[in-house]
Amino acid sequence: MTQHTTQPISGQKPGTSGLRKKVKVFQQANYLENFVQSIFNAQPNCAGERLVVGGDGRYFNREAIQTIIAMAVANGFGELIIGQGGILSTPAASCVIRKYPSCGGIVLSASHNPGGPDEDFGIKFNGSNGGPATESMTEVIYQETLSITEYLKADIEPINLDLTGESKRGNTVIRVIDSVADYVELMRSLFDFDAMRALITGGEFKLCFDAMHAVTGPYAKEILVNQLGASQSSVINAEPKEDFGGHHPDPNLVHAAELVDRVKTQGLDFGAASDGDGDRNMVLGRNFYINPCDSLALLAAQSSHIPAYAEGLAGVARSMPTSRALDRVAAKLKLDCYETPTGWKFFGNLMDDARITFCGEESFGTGSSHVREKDGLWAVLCWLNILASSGQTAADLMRAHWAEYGRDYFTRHDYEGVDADAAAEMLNELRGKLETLAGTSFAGIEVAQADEFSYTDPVDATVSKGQGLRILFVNGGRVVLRLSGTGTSGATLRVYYDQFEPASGKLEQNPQEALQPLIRAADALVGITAKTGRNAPDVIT
Ligand code: VG1
Ligand code: CO
Repeated sequence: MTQHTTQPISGQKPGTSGLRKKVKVFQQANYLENFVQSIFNAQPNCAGERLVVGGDGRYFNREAIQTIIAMAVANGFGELIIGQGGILSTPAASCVIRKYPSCGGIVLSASHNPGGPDEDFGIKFNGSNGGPATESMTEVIYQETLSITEYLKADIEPINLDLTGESKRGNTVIRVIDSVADYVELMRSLFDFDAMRALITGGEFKLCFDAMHAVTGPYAKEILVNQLGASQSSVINAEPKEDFGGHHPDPNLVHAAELVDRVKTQGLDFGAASDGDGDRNMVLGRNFYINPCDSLALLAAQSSHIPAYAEGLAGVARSMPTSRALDRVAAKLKLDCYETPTGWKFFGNLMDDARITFCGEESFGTGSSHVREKDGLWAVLCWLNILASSGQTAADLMRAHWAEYGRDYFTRHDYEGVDADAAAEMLNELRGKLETLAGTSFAGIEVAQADEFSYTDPVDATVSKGQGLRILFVNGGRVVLRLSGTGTSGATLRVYYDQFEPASGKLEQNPQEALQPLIRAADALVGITAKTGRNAPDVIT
C-alpha cells in the first residue's frame, strides 16, 4: 500500500532555516511524512526528477532518510542521490544539487542545536539552485501542511546507506555517493592547494580544526590532512556522532572551548571550528579571536589572493544585523553591497543574478557563489589561502585591516528560553515607539533614527517585512533586536550591537567594554533586563 490517509498537524511552519523541532515531535505518527509530502506537493513536478538527500548525522538521521526514500519512490522521482551513511554537510548538499542537476534536495539538520533522543532534529528543502527554499516556497510548503489529507510511501526494502553504489526501488534509481568527493573537487577548483600545503607542511605553522563531533569531520580530514598535509592530530572531534558527544556543535568561544584552549595552551597559529551541518565557521589567530563580521570584511578585502576570486568580486552582501565592516570594503573596492534579512535564503537570488560573489552573517556564516549555502570549511580555506599567499599572520592581517578601514566593534547578546509572550510584548512595545524615538536620548546617547527592517528583493521584488527592529544613534552606534527563528523551545531574544571606531581611534579594546555605552542605552530604551527578568545574556558572541 502506498497511499496513506493523514490529517494536518499544526506547527509545521518553517523558520529561519527549515522546520526544527524536538526529535520526539518528529517521531510522532505522520509528522515527518506530512512535512515531506508537503514539500513534494509544493513542487510543480516530481515525476522522473532527481532529488538529493543527506544530513548532518544526528540522531534520527538514518530513519528519516529511509522514510524520505520510500516516499520519494512512491512520488515517482527518477533518481535519488544520497550521501554515504546519510551524511552530507549543508554546503556539500548544495554542491551536489548543482553538480548533478536536481529539482532540489532535502537536508536533515538542526545545525548548531544539540542532537540526541531528547534534543533537536530538523529538515529543510533546497531548490534546484542548491540554496535554501525561498520565503515564497516555504510558504507554499506550509500551506500544504495545513490541508494535507494523504501521503505516498512505498513499501520497500530499506537501502543500505553505508555502501556506495546504485540500486533500484520501484522506478527510482537510488545512488549512494561518497559524501566528500564532489565537495573536495569543488574546493580544489577554487583554492591554491600547493600554496596552502607549503604553509602547512613548512614546519613553522601549527593549526587545529575542531569538527565538534559533527558533519565536517570527514571533509576536514580529507582536505586538511590527506590533501594539505596537516597532521592527523590537527583535526579534532572528527567522528560525526549522533549526539555530537553531548555538546552544542556551535562554533563560538563558549561551545568550542576545547579548540580555544588548544590554540592558547599550544600556541597555535590558526584555529577553526564548524557547526553541526558544516555551514558555519569560527576562525582564531594566535591569541586572537576574529569576529565573523570582521572575517567577512577581511576575506572580501583580501579575496584577490585566492585564485577563484583573483579577477574581482561581482558584489557583496550581508544580513542586516551583521556589522557594516563589509560596507567599508565594498565602498573602497567600488562594489555593490546588499543588506538582506537574517537567513541564507535571501542571498540566493543575488547570486543567481550574478550581483554578488561573497556574503555572510554575523552568526559565523560566510560563503560565496561557489554554492548557495554558507560554507564553514570554504571560509577556513579562504583564510589559509590568504595566510599562505600573503605570508602574514591572521592577527597582523586583521590589525592592518582595522588600521585601514577603522573597526566596527560588534557583539550579539542572546537571551535564551525567555517567556515567548513577554518577549513578543517587549518588541511590540518598542515597535509602537519607533517613530517617536529620533531626537530622544537614552543613557546619554541620542537616537538618530529607528525603524523595522523590511526587505524588497531587487531581483524578484518579493517583500519581506518584520525583519528586525533597529535603532541608530547619532554617534554611529546601532542596536538591532529580533527573535530567533531556529529555536525549539520558548523564545530566544537576540540583541545585536555595533559601533564604529575610526582608524585613528582605539582599535584594541575589548568589544564588551567598547560597546558598554550602547548596551546601557539599549537597556534604558527597551528595558531588556526588567522585561526578561535576566541580569545578563545567556550567550555572548
Ligand atoms: C540563526 C542565525 C542566522 C542563521 C540561522 C541558520 O537564525 O541568526 O544568521 O542564518 O541561524 O543558521 P535565528 O533565526 O535563530 O537568529 V544554521 O547554521 O542553523 O543553518
Ligand atoms: Co549550520
